[in-house]
Amino acid sequence: MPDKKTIDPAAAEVLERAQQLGLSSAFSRADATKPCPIGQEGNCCSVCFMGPCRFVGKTTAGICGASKETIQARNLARKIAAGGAAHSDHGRDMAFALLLTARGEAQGFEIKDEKKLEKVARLMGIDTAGRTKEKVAEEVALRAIRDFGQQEGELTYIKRAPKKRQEIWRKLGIVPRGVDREVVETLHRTGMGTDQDAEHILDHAMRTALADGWGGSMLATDIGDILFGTPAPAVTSMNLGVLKEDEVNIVVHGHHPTLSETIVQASKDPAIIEYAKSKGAKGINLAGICCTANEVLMRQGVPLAGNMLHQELAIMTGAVEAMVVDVQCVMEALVEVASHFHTKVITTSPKAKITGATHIEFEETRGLDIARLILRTAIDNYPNRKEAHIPDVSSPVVIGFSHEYLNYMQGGRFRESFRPLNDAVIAGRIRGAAAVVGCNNPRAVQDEGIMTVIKELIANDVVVVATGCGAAAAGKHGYLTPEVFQAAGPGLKEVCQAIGVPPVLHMGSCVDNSRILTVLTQMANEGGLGDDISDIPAVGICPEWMNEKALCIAAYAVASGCYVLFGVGSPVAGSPEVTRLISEGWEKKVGGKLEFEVDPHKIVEKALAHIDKKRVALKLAEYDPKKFAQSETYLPADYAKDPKVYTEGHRTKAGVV
Ligand code: NFS
Ligand code: SF4
Repeated sequence: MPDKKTIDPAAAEVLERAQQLGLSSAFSRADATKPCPIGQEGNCCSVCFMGPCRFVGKTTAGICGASKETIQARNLARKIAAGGAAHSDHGRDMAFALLLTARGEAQGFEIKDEKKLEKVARLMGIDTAGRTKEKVAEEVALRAIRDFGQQEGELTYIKRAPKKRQEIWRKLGIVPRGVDREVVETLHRTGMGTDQDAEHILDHAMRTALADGWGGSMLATDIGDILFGTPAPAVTSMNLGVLKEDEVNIVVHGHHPTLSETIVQASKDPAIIEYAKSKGAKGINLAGICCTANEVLMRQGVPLAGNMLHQELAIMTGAVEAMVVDVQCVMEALVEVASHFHTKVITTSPKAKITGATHIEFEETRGLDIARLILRTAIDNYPNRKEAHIPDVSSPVVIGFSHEYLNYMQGGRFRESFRPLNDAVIAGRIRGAAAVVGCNNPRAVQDEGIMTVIKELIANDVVVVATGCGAAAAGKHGYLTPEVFQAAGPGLKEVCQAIGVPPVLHMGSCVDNSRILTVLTQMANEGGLGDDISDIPAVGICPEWMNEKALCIAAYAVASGCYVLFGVGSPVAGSPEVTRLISEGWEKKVGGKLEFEVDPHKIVEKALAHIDKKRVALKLAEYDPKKFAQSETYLPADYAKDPKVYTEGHRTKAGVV
């Protein structure tokens, strides 16, 4: 293995042990399995069996005559559709869970956030007056389910976007009709011999992606909040050090909050805790990996054991009694790794089994019973634990900055608004905003790209919001605490100190990128920063992407007007024309563009140039860090006395600058 695999000391420690034990991991397999140079650049078409056609050397057409541009656009569109399908199928499951809950058929579920339910009902045009929350929830669920299968018209949430944006979509004919319809149409168009014009294929890819961003994902987020509560700041910790030597460690991994929330609930049952004690453990310790982790982290304060590349490493600590998984980003390799330890890998989704894993299927109607069974299975496994090596590495984090909380934070309950944030951007205290999101990829050094980008952006007064495995990286490396304002540029530092928030705000899982769309919309509607998402000095960055879902997020962010930069490499590198179509081409159509840039420093350069260009277009004050606090004079007087106030995200008396 080459020396540097990760910048995370916990991961490095476990990887060293893995090498001693002769265990393979995604890190070592990435070395052993070089990417196919043809497929890596998108130069292979395998949609029919006259091929696969490889565009190498002098080949300029497939057997059917397809051009390189066509096959590249098709490959990209299919990936976007697959990513959108994953998010949206998750959203659909949430809608059915809400329906069961509304009808009193989901064991252990309840409508936790009535305020959010009312808000969503209002957005959907559903009457709430004089009706029980169950009745309203039932109609909201049915309406959401309808959005998936709708054949004509527009998705319900399209009207949440700024007016100008909606008009752009209507003019281009890319307003999604129904979530499933757009995904199916992408598969149809991109099969052998149908849509054979790269630009036309890519237009539909945007439509499909929008059905995720303003449909499947947004519904997943909203329904998650209704069922389990809208996140608000809380303090917890991240990294492998959250596992405990003397407790039953259960790691939830995957993406759905339904199962993990039920497990959290069941783990508090005194009878279950007693049962754990009867097996010699001090208690039950839950931790999470990937986006399931982000979901229960945001809402329940459950610590996060790591991001995507930590899944095998968690098992390699020897301290995990059960890894409970559902869907997406779950490596098949877990079963093999677990075979060297006592860990049980438990699959739970009717959609996902892994050969060799224990399958305990989750059903909402018996949710709590199943959660108890899973917990008991893990507890029974505790006496089998042998040697455990838990790295003593974890970082405190403040998480849970939902759109609703950001609103509240900037004005209190009666003056909720985005005015202070907009004003800070207008004045140049905050240069702009960046969403740093997405995966880990063992083709890059774990967390290095993400952290380089985050550090450089905040030092340049760009406020960062983070989701998914990007947010987990930020937290593991100590960048989700208010104290990190020290690393921010002078203007951003002032704002963070005044409001008592970190310069990097954790906004949730990957479906919660829809929260970022909502924030951007509100910034546009608030005034002073143009009247569309594409006017705002903001960028989206995914430094270590790997999943098709990330490409779908990129495409809906671009179609919503954002400049999006991806690291690691481009899946369409083999076609300069498709590369141009999704950057300049899309920019002309929708104001946003997608670019791939391997070097994280260059990503930051491009991001800052874009932010400054947008500032000029808005005729805002030129960004000048010298104008803002160079000293500690803005540190609130009581900071040293009680930093905890700040770590809990409370606003200060100083108000908002
Ligand atoms: Ni997002 Fe979440 Fe992580 Fe990438 Fe996978 S967990 S949905 S896809 S790897 S950020
Ligand atoms: Fe080859 Fe055309 Fe078939 Fe693709 S669709 S594999 S380019 S023949």
